[in-house]
Amino acid sequence: MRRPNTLFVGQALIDLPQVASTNAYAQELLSKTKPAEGTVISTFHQSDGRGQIGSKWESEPDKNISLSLVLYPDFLAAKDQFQLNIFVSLAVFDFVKNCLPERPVSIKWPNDIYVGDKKNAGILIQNSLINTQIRSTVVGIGININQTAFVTKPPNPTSLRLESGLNFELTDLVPALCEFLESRYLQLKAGKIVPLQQAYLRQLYRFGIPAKYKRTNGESFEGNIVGIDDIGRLKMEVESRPEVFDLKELRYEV
Ligand code: BT5
Repeated sequence: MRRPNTLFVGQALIDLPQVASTNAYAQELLSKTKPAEGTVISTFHQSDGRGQIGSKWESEPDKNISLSLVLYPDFLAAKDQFQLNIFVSLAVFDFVKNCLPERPVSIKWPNDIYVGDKKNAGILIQNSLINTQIRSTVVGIGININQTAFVTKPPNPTSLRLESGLNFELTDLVPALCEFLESRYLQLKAGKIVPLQQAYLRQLYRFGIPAKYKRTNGESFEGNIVGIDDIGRLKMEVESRPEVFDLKELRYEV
């Protein structure tokens, strides 16, 4: 694999032939040592990938990227942790858009990457806090690259291959992803949160487009996404009234 053209992201690269979950591996590493900031744990064969709150992430061996990045964003207060979701979503968006320049790539709140109405990538960020600061962060990223059939029947998967008809070289893509991640992380670290938030909203799936949603109680409604608040909740206009939604309080209807 080529060395990424970065200062630190991916300069230490733990490339595993197989692992249950790169996020779990990174957590285990953090519990025993202090890996260098920017350490990346990558595998092309993840057998027990995790999503949010107990969900699973499917990945056919040798077809996709699964990696975790270790960071120490001690410049961020715990209350600002959604800023991590913003930089990571943008970096993965940049990466996918670079691979699929002709396709409608977007960020689905809070941090999926969509092509059209389909999910191409998922992100799982796990922060460890001390008091009001962030001690360490594991950023897990799964991107469907050459996989064309999904056996666990996720609702709307897609891959770079399905979108373009092309086969991608995984070993070229990992360093490229590291470069996009570092570039957005350095922007965040330099305090450029306003332009990052603006870029996030510009790429946000269904931003400013009235569409159908469902509440946790099953009630359907039409809403218009108008922004996100400081803690990352989705701001909507529902029948001309403002409302905010937390993760899992809202389902997108197709
Ligand atoms: C995510 O969770 O989308 C986060 C996925 C993060 C995976 C990476 S891979 C490297 C690192 N190590 C790990 O163990 N995890 C991270 P969530 O938003 O909860 O979405 C999970 C849901 O997406 C599942 O319940 C399925 O419905 C769907 N899904 C599962 N696999 C998929 C796939 N390959 N493509 C599209 N959708 C999928």
